[in-house]
Amino acid sequence: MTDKRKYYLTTPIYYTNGLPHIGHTYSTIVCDTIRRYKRMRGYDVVMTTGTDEHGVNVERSAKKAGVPESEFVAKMAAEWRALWDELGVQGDEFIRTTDLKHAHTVQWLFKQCRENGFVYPGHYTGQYCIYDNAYVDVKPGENCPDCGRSTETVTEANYFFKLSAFQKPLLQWYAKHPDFIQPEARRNEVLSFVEGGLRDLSITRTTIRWGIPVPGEEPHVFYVWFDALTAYLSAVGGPQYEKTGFWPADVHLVGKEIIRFHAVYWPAFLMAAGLPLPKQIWAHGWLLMDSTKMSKSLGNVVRPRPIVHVLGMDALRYYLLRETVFGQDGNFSYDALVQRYNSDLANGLGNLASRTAAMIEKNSGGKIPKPAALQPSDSALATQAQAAIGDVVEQYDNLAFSRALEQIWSLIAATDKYLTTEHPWSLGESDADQQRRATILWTTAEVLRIATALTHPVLPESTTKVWSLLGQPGQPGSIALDNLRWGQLVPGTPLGKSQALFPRIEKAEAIERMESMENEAQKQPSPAVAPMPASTPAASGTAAAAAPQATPEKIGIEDFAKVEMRVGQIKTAERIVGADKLLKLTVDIGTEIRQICAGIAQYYEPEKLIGRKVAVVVNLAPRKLRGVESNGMIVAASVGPEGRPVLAGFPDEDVEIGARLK
Ligand code: ME8
Repeated sequence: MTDKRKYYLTTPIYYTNGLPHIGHTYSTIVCDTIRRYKRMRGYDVVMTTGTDEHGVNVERSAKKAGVPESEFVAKMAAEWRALWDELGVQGDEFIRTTDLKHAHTVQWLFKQCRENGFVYPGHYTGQYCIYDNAYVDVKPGENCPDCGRSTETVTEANYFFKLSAFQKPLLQWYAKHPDFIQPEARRNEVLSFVEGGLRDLSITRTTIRWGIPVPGEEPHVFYVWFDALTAYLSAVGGPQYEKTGFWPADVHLVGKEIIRFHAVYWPAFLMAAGLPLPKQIWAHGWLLMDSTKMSKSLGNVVRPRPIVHVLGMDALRYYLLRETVFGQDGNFSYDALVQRYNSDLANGLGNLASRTAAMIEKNSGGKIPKPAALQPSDSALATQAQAAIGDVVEQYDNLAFSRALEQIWSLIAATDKYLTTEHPWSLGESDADQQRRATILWTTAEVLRIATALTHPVLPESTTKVWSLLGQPGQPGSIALDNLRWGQLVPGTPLGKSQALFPRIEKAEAIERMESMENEAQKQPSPAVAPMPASTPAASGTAAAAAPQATPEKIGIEDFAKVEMRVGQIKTAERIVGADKLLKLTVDIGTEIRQICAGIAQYYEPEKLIGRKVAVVVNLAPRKLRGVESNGMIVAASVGPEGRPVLAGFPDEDVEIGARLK
């Protein structure tokens, strides 16, 4: 074990003032995939993830929740951890910035920087963005140039880090280590930032209580970034990092918005303390929702749990790695997710595995058949599979996950085609036919074995099932990829138990289920809104008045008054791809323009709705329908047995937009 090459990689240390969405999930899954892959290449790997638990944001969130900060963060950290477990993420170290060993490391690092002459006391007044936890270069009253949100004027006594002293050393480092910052675009961005000059950085705060204390300097606490970045080191021994042998890190994997903290501040802190620098910072792109970064502060997030519940964790892992070119931004859509699931997983890998096993079961007594001499078509497939091994390994090395998966899936497609061309099912019972069938089935099973091994880092759960279906020993995670070769499938091996892999699912139903779980999860503790009349199933975004009931429950006028309905005017209307029943509307309600989804697409032409005045429930909690935010509800009658929605309106009067319905 001791002579194994070590590999250390990290996810960002996530803030605990919110719960993970699939943006965080993306970074974590990528790391987990690399971790699994490196293991299969024989490395002794440590992957660190964790939670960033200090700072004013947490102070405020805990106050809002009415609990002490420590209780708040403990609960949140447990949630993050549980989610990573559900996603099959095998983090080796889960570091919390409230861990004692971490506090010691931060204090030690500060001491090193100070003793080496890179820390001095001073005062600072500036505009501070509490969302990004950074001072920003704007005037009072102006918003943060990075995230666009408001800034606060902060004056405080604090300790400064001499970042200015590191301009030259950093530029020299980047020049000497051209791969230090990846991808190229991010490297260029950092280079021009550093070339523009570096200002000293305040690394302690006296305006925040919830932080790691600066020893002997209370009430100073550490600036959250000095604190959080150091977690990478605390996780692998802190001051005793040499004992674990995992520092410096091989790669810090982060989203592109935090590249500067990782590629400028962090190496400067380490240089100041005389510590080794990480080998690489890899900044990936963003997952977008309707072309905007998915982010908890914008509220346009998709949570991973409903997806895992409906399609399984492997489906989410596959989609995230296959659909987005690593390094670039990628749009999330439920539609594309289910499409990928059905076409690539259910009809691709899943179908190949189950039909191969069924044919072997039927024709070869459930044992891997013995091949006769390979014919050109068999050899062509063998060549393609053998080439895939080398290529895919190289693509994983370059973190080109989508290309790796593309190549594996073209091998699967070639095998499907091979089966169609060779049609082993139509061969007879002569010796020659039996031998030919055995060769085709062995070849198919061998491709499947290789594809399974290569896909394992991305699809840990399902490849484990395929592996045991093929009767292979151990777990696919323990395969040494360096020894994987065409031709190792041993004839006579009995097949294992067949287990459900990727049952096909109807797209609309899957999306409906994921979205309704998502909406449930996002429901706030209900601001006692009076129950609306039942809506038709089709009119998800409309409050269609139900037929009178025999014994309607009576409500008081005060209950009715809780429902705020106003006159709105439809400004735009469009269909939603993949949702036959929904229209996406923008509606002027007098004070603002709202986006509302209405289940009227089968009965109303979008163009004919423009300009129409409608009754809108405006104080309904926002929810998502087919991934599209719906902020309000259009009122409609529900007519006939099929519940045809008929929009309530004001044909006879020129009513003012925004007028309240009472
Ligand atoms: O920044 N697309 O924590 P954080 C892709 N605590 N990745 C996304 C994403 C999106 N839409 N949204 C978030 C912090 N991420 C600090 C980090 S590290 C020492 C301190 C991922 O909870 C991406 O990796 O805001 C991004 O950098 C990270 O989550 C930000 O997580």
